[in-house]
Amino acid sequence: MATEDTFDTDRGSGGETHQHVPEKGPHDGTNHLTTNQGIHVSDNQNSLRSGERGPTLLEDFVLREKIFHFDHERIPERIVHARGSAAHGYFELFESLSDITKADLFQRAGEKTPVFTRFSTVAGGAGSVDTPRDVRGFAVKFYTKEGNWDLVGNNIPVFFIQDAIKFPDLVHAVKMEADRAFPQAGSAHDTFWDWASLMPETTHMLMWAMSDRTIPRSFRTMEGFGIHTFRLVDAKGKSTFVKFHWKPKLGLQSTVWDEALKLQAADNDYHRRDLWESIQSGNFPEWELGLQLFDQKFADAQPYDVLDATKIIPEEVIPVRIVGRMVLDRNPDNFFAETEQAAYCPANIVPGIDFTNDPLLQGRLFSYLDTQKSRLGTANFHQLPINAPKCPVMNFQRDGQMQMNVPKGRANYEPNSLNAHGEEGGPRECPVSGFATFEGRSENGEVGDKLRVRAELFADHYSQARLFWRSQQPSEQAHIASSFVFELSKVGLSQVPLRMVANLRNVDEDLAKRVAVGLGIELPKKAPAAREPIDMNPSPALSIHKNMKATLDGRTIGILIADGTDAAALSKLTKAIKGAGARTMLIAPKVGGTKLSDGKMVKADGQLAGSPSQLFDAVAVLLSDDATKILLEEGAAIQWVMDAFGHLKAIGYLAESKPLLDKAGIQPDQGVVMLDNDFVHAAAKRYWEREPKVRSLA
Ligand code: HDE
Repeated sequence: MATEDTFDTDRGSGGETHQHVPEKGPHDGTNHLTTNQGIHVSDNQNSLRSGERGPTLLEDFVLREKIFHFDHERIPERIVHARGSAAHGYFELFESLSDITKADLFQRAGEKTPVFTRFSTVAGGAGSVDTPRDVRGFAVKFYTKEGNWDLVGNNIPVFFIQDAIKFPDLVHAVKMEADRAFPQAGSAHDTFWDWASLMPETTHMLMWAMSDRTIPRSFRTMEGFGIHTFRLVDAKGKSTFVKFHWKPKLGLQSTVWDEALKLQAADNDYHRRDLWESIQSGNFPEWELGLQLFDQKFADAQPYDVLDATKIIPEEVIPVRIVGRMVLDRNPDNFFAETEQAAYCPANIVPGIDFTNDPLLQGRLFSYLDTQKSRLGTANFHQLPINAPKCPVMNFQRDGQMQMNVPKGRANYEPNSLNAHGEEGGPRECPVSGFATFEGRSENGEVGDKLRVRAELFADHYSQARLFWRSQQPSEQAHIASSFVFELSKVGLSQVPLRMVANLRNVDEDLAKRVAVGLGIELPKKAPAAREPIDMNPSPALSIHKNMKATLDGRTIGILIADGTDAAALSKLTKAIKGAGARTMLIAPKVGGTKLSDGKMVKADGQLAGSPSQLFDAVAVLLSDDATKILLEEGAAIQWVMDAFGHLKAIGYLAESKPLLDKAGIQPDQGVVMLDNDFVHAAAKRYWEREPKVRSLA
């Protein structure tokens, strides 16, 4: 509680006695602080009082307006995908696609279309962390000349469910539990696995969710997928099926689970910061847009249904045709106005793109507009700058809360004959340029009696889960089996792990056994499959570890320094790392100043205890003899190198620093190199083969 004395010193009593002297605006009428009514504010420090120490007056409209607005700053967060980060950029077309679609953005090679792209986690709230094991949203709004097209996808090409009617169940099960409101932002709990183990159609997506896809290194190193089969329609009305892919220029990169867990402590905003800083520093994140194109004949010949969102089409069967690129080159000016208020909707499409009868997609077409009305509070949210198309919007829709436009005249209905009387009659429909829904075909069960059923091939829940498992490297299979063990270990309902393992026996017996052994439970009887799985050819394109690029491009190397660090070695290393496209971060026991061997002082980018090595892609230890001796007694320093080793990263070191590595129990391997021995080359990759030495996996 403030005493009379402290109160006296802190308070401002108007005019000259202020402790804090606010910066005053110019007197020429520019840059004045105003109320929302435009009234200039004379004092932004003190409310209006009756007497120096008397009560605050209700009359103070400046205070009341400011507090009123503040009270209403928060809006409901998204029910899923609440935590996200976004950036502006452009899509550039490589070749004209006029032979397959009439969509204007796909007509002219070299043409750029502005985009706003938002990445998100799914389960956690807006204030949760960036690195839980979770699917990531990957939503792109293209502001085309013909209106907005939203490609609202994820970083995994399949989904948990086949029919939108199950979505509320999925989301209720995965989000924090209804009575206790925990755990936040993760699926490792009773209700999720209870539900998932009762829903065999989730199995394929569970394999992806338990893989390293859900612990990405950054947004910049994730793939994106439209998931559903869509249609492209050309000028003659011919339709081609399409699946959309985003391929990151830096290649796929993931973390290891222990690293992801520790990142939650080290930096809640790890991905958000990475996106922001890479754009800020001119390293613009980039993806190529790829299309898998196919026709009805192909679709009919597959052992799965292309309308089933739990299935992929392997790239080895239909190659991904690269048609353009997306570059994100500008951070938002304001997080709330842009990222938070952005409203993506799969129903936003342009002529030349169309839907299919995928029952999951069909349900999504209803959900987004509906939820956005409730989230953004008005049917006019499309007028917000971030959502507004960059082409003219003209219709007879009127009014509603927060109407920003001021339509003129009497024409708010159609047809009308106001034109005939010299008045503005308003816009008219245009059969030529207007959106015309693809007429579709009525064969193959696509139209018929009204039935609550699923098509026959949707019953195969395991073939593609098996395909995914068999497409993974042994190091990735070990991660998947271990993730199942980790997540199911957190489940208190004893029937659930048994039911889950019984399902997994349909995917792969070895996987099921490893999970059962990891959990310490008996291998349960195989669950009956609604449709017996078949063996499909593995798809090597699905492996992250196999396809990771050995590159320093876009990566960050942490360099541990302390007083006495060899100045020449530091300068040589920094130059080499920057030359290879990475950035360096100097980490030291004190941030303010470290005295190098040549007597020069350098500032560090991070303090040792607050900058653990999980923040970096590889690390280097540049300590002098003396500094090494001191840091041998420092837990944070030992942990720093120990974690880098445990997270399978390259470690470069000077001979003088070696005792620190020894104390951390590091056994030299190909990734642990003296700094002279081409550390830059070694730092471009992770050392999966080290993993069995540092942890036991299922
Ligand atoms: Fe969403 N989803 N979703 N979803 N979804 C939302 O819309 C929904 C699905 C995806 O950055 C919500 O504005 C249903 C698949 C992303 O703002 C909501 C179904 C895929 C985002 C909604 C699905 C997605 C959302 C919540 C099953 C990948 C974030 C807030 C039929 C293709 C977009 C909002 C952003 C957001 C409903 C399934 C991706 C409630 C009913 C499949 C990336 O409308």
